[in-house]
Amino acid sequence: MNKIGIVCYPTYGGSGVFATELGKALATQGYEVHFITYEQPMRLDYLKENVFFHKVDIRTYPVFKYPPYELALSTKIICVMHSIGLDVLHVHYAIPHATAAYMARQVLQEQNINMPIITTLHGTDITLVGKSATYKPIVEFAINQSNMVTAVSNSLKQDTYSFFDIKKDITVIPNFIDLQVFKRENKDHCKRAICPNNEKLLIHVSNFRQVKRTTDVIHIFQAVKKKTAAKLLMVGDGPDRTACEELARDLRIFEDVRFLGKLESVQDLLSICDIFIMPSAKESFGLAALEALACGVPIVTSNTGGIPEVNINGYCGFMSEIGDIEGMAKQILYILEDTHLAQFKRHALKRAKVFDKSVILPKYVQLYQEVYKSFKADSQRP
Ligand code: GMT
Repeated sequence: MNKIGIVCYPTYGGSGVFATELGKALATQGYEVHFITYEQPMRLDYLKENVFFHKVDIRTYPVFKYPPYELALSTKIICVMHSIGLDVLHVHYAIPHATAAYMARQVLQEQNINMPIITTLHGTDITLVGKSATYKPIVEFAINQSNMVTAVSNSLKQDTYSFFDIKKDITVIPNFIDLQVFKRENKDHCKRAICPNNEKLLIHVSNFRQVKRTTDVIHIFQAVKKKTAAKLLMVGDGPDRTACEELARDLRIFEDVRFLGKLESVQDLLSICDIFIMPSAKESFGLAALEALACGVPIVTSNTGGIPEVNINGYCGFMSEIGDIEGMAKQILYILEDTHLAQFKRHALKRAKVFDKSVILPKYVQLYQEVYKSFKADSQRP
């Protein structure tokens, strides 16, 4: 078992970021990793040894109002199987990747070519879009047809069983973090540039979708600022960014909030921050919060989905009910007190170590070996 195909979204968003980090980590262990998607994934250095990128060719045609991406993806998977011969295909985010993989596997079966599929469920592919009437029967079918299914938290596993009729076991493998990359570095000169008067520095990182409740971040910051000198970094871009900018202006705190847009790496910024804020309405794990913990930044989050599997109340951060702006502001002020901050920062790093790459990656490798062996055994049965 050496050749692994990874299908993911190449854009910003937890599932694509995680799939890319997984592929890179596997490549450093000597596995040949083939990314199949429509664009070079963010954070992927294509000159890395053992890493290959196969671009899905999306054809437009006057008849198509919506070019059929799934078919182009299935076709690319089939081509990669013909030319490379993958041992397993690992698809990240069920829609439409699990369906496209199923279609490719059916075509390949007709040609006596075997391709086991592992589907990793990441979040909104189950909790939001996946369970909507538009996609539900297909998502359910594709999950049941996968040879193995994983979810990034116990909460997501339970949601999958409650929203769909699932006949398969779901293995929980949490997100991981590379503590060699995500670590707190001394960047005091940057901190001084942003906080010249020694203000506390808060940060939020997301793709500014509604589910992230980004305007809550602005309200929370306003409440914090009433009690202590602070600045806020808003990192990322997406549908709610303009609303956040307008809100910051309306609340007259715009000069203390920096909107930095999409950034390729956030570890340098996290290194100078005091608190990470994640007030999401839904969050199956919270990879961005784990990245903050790894850089020694305590997290103040909502208490939803898989977040309680990452955040420990009163240890490396705090949790509040969704939308509890005053509650989150109070928790931030508590952590920021001189007598508390250093300890929360230490605990943040300790908590991140539980999810270190060296702990979690072997679980995926074991899964690949299991699925490869059992699929081989099945396909050799007369
Ligand atoms: O919501 C996002 O930011 C993107 C989303 C996705 O599915 O691409 O991220 C999900 O996957 C991440 C990696 O497994 C998880 O850490 C995030 O919690 C999850 N996001 C949500 O559940 C909203």
